[in-house]
Amino acid sequence: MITKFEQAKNLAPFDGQLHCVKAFYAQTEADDIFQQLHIGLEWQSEQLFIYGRWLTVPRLMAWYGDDQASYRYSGVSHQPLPWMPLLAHLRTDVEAVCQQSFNSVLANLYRDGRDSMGCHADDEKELGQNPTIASLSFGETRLLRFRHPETAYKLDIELSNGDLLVMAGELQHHWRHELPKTRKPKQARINLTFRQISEAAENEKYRLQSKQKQKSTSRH
Ligand SMILES: O=C(O)CCC(=O)C(=O)O
Ligand SMILES: [Mn+2]
Repeated sequence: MITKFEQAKNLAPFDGQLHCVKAFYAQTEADDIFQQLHIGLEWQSEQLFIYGRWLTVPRLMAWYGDDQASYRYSGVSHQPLPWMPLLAHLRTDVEAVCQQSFNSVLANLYRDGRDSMGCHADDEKELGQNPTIASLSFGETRLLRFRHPETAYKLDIELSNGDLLVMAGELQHHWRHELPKTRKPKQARINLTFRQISEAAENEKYRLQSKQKQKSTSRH
């Protein structure tokens, strides 16, 4: 069966798959989902320790998933909150088009144009070799920019209320993406990225990190 996301053409010119299904949810349904997520999710402001100082992440975040789908970054283990019915329902929808299961979802709330996400790839070991990541957008339209460092190729994608974007194949090895700040007046936007976290890979990453920490402390 060719799914809805495979019918959408591949927007990545090379090195990976990037499929966008516009209005995966119709506008009235997407508006309703936005409201429920805005009110209902346990939004947190996160602090990150980077280059020797604490920085406040310029957006709010929430992490939901199966019990074992804990996610460790910046030395902090993030234990997922249990699935709430709406998130579980959205998960079923994206699993059907992607034909794979997801055990967690990272929610980001960009309150206005000053909120953003820096350039990165979703290439953490616990996501596996070539992860499929399903991303749903609700609320305000924002630009997601992809960069291909090997060629300096740049690809801008406008993500609007109800859109589904699927990143797959080798994309995370070759491309980075960011949600830049903008001076244009912007209302709030919510993005959900559904991911499959492997517990084994996560444990292995922690083991290596601890080993490295031990090494670096024993040097002093
Ligand atoms: O907000 C977006 O569209 C991107 C989110 C993202 O890249 C992430 O959560 O890793
Ligand atoms: Mn990402």
